[in-house]
Amino acid sequence: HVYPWLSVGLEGFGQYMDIKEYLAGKKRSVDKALDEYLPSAATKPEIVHRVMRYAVFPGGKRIRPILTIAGFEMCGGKGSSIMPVACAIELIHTYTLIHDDLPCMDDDDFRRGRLSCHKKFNESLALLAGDGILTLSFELLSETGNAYLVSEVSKAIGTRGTIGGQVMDIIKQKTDRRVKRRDMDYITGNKTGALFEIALRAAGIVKGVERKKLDALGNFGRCIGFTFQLIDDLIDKDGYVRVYGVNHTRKMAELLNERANSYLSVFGNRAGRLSGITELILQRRS
Ligand code: GRG
Repeated sequence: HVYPWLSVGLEGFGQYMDIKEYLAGKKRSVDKALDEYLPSAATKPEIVHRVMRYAVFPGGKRIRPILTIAGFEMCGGKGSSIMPVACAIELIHTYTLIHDDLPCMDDDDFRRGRLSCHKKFNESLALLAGDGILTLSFELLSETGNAYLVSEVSKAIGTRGTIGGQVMDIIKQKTDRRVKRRDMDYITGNKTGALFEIALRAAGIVKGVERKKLDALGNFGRCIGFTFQLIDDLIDKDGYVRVYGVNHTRKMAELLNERANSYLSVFGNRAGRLSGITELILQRRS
């Protein structure tokens, strides 16, 4: 089972099986490309490349790079030119996980069912491997020759985006006994939403689509990023669920999913695949 998290009892619906196969195929392509882009474990200094590879493989669901590829295809893009960009997005995600697990942040000993990087190796290597992975992502992005793309990704994951969300999260956890809805939305919108938003926008930037479609991609990405986080909280009984309970949180996820789908209308009948993926995100139970 390449995608146990998608085993949601939808077997029998051809459409969903089709999307599951699509996801599994794209996951394989992403994994293969990541293996090519990462320095081999025999490259000096070997240890840091071993740590980087430990963090990237076997990896998780690869949902963000798959969304980038699906977005590119929805815009009429073909071929593998999107792959370095999709992989850069996954690498950025990986770096945030390594750093988030560090003792100075969330202090998590486990990630994806095995030891987190700093536990398996040590803190300085985990920190540097995270830095190395982030740096590699910008090497890949800049090789596209698209300065606008590099600038947009930088903004999305900087202090006005992902890092900003993490900063707010850390501050609020320390100071507030009960985090306010407004702050939770800011944290989710930035910690989780910003990377999903740029994962989709990047696809449109590479394809060179018009402004209207670029905005639609970004809005769609932000909405499903938010949905993804709400579902994550439902699975972990954490975050929004602690404040709003299961039913309200699920309702919010459903509404956001509807809103996400509404942004796909400008893409006409090419939107089927992405809207299928959002449905699976909504149905995820593990
Ligand atoms: C800048 C250090 C730093 C952190 C940024 C993104 C982030 C903040 C921290 C990561 C931890 C976290 C719980 C983020 C919320 C988003 C989320 C649900 C991450 C898990 O993503 P999945 O489920 O992971 O796609 P897999 O294992 O499938 O790759």
